[in-house]
Amino acid sequence: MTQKDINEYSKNQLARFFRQMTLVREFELRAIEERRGGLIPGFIHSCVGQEATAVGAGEALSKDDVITSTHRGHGHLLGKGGDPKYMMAELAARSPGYCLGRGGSLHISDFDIGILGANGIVGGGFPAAVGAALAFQMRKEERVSLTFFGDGAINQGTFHESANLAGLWKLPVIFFCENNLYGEGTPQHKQAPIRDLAQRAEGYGFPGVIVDGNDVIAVYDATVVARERALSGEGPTLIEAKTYRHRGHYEGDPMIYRPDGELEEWQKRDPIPAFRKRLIESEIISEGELEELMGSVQEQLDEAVGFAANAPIPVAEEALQGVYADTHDGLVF
Ligand SMILES: Cc1ncc(C[n+]2csc(CCOP(=O)(O)OP(=O)(O)O)c2C)c(N)n1
Ligand SMILES: [Mg+2]
Repeated sequence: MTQKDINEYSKNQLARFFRQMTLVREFELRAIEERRGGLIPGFIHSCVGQEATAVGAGEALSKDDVITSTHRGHGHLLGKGGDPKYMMAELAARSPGYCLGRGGSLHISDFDIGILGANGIVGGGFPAAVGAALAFQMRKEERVSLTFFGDGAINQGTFHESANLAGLWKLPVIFFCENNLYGEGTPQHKQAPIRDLAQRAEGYGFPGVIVDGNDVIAVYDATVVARERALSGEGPTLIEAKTYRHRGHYEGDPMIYRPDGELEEWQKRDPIPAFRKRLIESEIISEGELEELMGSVQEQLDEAVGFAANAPIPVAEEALQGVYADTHDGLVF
């Protein structure tokens, strides 16, 4: 895909790309810090290094569109408009969190803004996203669903079954693969016989496109095209975004499986400084304006952490809340 000139995007949009990527990065760093400090129990799978995929895709969607996310989902959720306050409270297992403090990082959902859920089951999001797309098609609604997943998840049976039906029925779904070269400690080349996972789309009758997953504009453009295709009734697209996670699979991962120098090479292509440089060189946004945006992110996160730290922990009386739907149609999104 040829890149458009950066001047074709509004200043507002470019500032949003930058602020949202900064929010994702800083949210992750703050969560890691608060886990070390004891506020957050449990695992954290951070997406540091992968901010351009979450934000580029999220910005291309409308509020009515839906996503399914993964165990590495904080960026996806923030990119779709998730509130860091309720996310941080959920991570801290506090009552006002997205899942009443009982789900934690891997289970956050917010149907009001189209977040059908993060997912601890690798490959678990595909059928839900395809089901949502089928609902949109049947109801003739102008909405798409987008399912985020990794290079490991694309080898699950659920991908193949879901892609097959979505291709057959031309459902308005976007399969968004974040190929970060690893599934836990296993390099991608030891999990699958092909390097370009976008090739898989051909077998299901829809296009597969490769995009630089560290370039927020490239990701945004590819997702806009896929969304338009989905809305026009032409069916799914598989987007393979090539990217890299800077930190371990989980916090505490000793990362002994990485070849020397690999991380350093990818850090040179860190999506946030690269984008910042582009913005400044093109004289669209000044350093001062970017500093201001970064300051506002820190304020937002201070507020989120304060909110989580001061929030009550769940009590036994709340244990059955949210377990059963009130009515059979209580689960409409
Ligand atoms: C069905 C299932 N199998 C295995 C696991 C354990 N597991 C958690 S994350 C992960 C790797 C996923 O790799 P990938 O899809 O590339 O996502 P990434 O972690 O790189 O973002 C595995 C195997 C799981 N949670 N669910
Ligand atoms: Mg991976």
